[in-house]
Amino acid sequence: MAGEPQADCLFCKIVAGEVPATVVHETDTVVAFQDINPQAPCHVLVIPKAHYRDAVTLATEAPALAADVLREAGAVAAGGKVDETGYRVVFNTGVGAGQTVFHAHAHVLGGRGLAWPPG
Ligand code: IU
Repeated sequence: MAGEPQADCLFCKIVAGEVPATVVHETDTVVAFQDINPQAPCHVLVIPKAHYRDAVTLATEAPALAADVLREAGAVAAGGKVDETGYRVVFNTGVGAGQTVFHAHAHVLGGRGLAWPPG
């Protein structure tokens, strides 16, 4: 069923508290935590607590929850003070784009210069 926890999903396990994560903020619907392999001084992942395989599936099946993720990304950026200089919100989607965890997540990256186009 859409949104149900998946037994083999790492981020569902983080939501359930079964896998440790450094949580920076949490609401009823989303969790923000430090990426374990940070690519910038600020590198926080924002995930919906419910399971959707990627951002577009999330936006299609649960648009209000997708908006919660984006609002939280903005709050994380403001909290990390990277909103003043600019930050990037990235949804890697599909293996070819580097998605390795198939539970929708926004990377919030900032605190250094961010080149365009990305690699
Ligand atoms: P990706 O867009 O699916 O590649 O992002 C997955 C991210 O999850 C990646 O940046 C990892 O460093 C990060 N991560 C994590 O924060 N905690 C973990 O236990 C694992 C991966 I495994």
